[in-house]
Amino acid sequence: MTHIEVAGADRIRTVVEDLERVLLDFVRTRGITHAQYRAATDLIIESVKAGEESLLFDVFFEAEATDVGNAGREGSPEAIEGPFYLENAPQLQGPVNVMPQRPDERGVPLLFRGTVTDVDGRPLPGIELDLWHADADGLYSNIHPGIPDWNLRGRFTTDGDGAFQVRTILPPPYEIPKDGPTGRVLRALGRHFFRPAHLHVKLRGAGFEEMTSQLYFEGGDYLEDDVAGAVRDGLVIPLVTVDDPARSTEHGFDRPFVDARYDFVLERRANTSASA
Ligand code: MBD
Ligand code: FE
Repeated sequence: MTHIEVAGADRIRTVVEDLERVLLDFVRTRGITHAQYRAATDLIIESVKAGEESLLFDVFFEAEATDVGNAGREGSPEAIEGPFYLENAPQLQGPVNVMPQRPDERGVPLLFRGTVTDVDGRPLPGIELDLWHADADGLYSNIHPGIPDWNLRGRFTTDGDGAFQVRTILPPPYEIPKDGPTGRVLRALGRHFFRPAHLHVKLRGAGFEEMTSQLYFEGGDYLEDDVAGAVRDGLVIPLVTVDDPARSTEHGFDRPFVDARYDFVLERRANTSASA
């Protein structure tokens, strides 16, 4: 989306002038020297050169922006997208969707399933879920080397009852890249580099607002101490371990698996806004 599409010229002018005022005031009251100013802009330039500009900003600021949008939302809360989303992931063939994965993909098998409804509880068929997450080493395909393209990235749609299910593996807590500029900042602040285990998902369907969610798992590490500060009530879901060969077979797994459910609620697109 372009800047004008998300804000409009008047809004851009208002917020940019306000930001300018806030930052000028900050420079003055904090006594930022010329050298310190140059060091800060160099850091941003380095983050761009390292391909970390989204990482740097998302870790520090994205969750705050989702909170602003979530205040007063009737649908499921949104969550941070983070730096590793890619458009045009492979389309999976239901009804039991299987995420693209290596034949020997490591990790605990995960069945992720649920429903998508509107705010009145009506099931929504044909909603696309665009799911992406890390592998058992905490690495994302198409970003980190040595992983087949599109591994653990896939799109699938809700069935006639507004339900979905997908087979994948449970991602572990994830250590963000720490050897670049973002890592240098976090180290200087004395922070660690971990995010709790999570699934990223976007939902889209004609007539509904596209939304970006992220789901975490009860009892996991770093839920209270996410480097990106992005965990919110309502996004942490239970994991039920299923150690029953018959049920593994029923769901196409060759070993015990974990079962995770989440029901999404989508908001209708306001029909006053331009359709996209
Ligand atoms: C991620 O996977 C992520 O979700 C965020 C916010 C930052 C870095 C990597
Ligand atoms: Fe992530």
